[in-house]
Amino acid sequence: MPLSYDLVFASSNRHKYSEARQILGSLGIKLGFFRCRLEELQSDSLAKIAAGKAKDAFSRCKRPVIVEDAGLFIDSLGGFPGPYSSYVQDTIGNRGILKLVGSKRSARFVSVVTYCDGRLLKSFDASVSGHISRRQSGSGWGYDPIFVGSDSETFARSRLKNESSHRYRALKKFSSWYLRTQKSTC
Ligand code: ITT
Repeated sequence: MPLSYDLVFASSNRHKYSEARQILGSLGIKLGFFRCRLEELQSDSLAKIAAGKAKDAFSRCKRPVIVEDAGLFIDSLGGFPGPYSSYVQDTIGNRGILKLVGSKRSARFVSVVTYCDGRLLKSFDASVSGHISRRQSGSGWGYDPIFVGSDSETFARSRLKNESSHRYRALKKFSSWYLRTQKSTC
């Protein structure tokens, strides 16, 4: 039976997959889901972590795959939680972050998307600037209720998240490269 998707997104996080599927779908790429807990290197570089995850994902699913490593970098906290965003969300959560942030509230979300097909390993990174709200607003996942983007709404309330986020920007770069490569090999 022919596959109904072009490549897979490997992750334990269904929210990331569902956004990536919507974003890439709008750009003409069908994305399957390979749900798994990937090996994460201890590193302060999202790019190194994403490369490690991509190799691990390919060795398990044996087909062209993309993974993403993302993080929230808060300026007044020296970039914390950054590469530890997942752990910090699971431990102190948004309430803990709101207690830590001082008067300077600027922050940025960063995404690194890495593609691996066993031969090629290629990364695409992007970020979006914003700030941390004073209280939680909306019922999105992860840091969405406390991150305010360019439309002055938290990502949890914004209708523009999937057209402006760090994930959208990194996937857009990936899709331009991927579609070009597919064309030249057909
Ligand atoms: P995988 O490694 O299995 O893909 P993960 O959730 O651990 O899943 P990351 O290592 O990329 O993924 O974790 C980044 C964390 O940052 C994520 O768990 C969220 O808490 C947070 N995060 C990243 N992008 C986000 C977004 O668009 N909205 C809200 N929170 C986000």
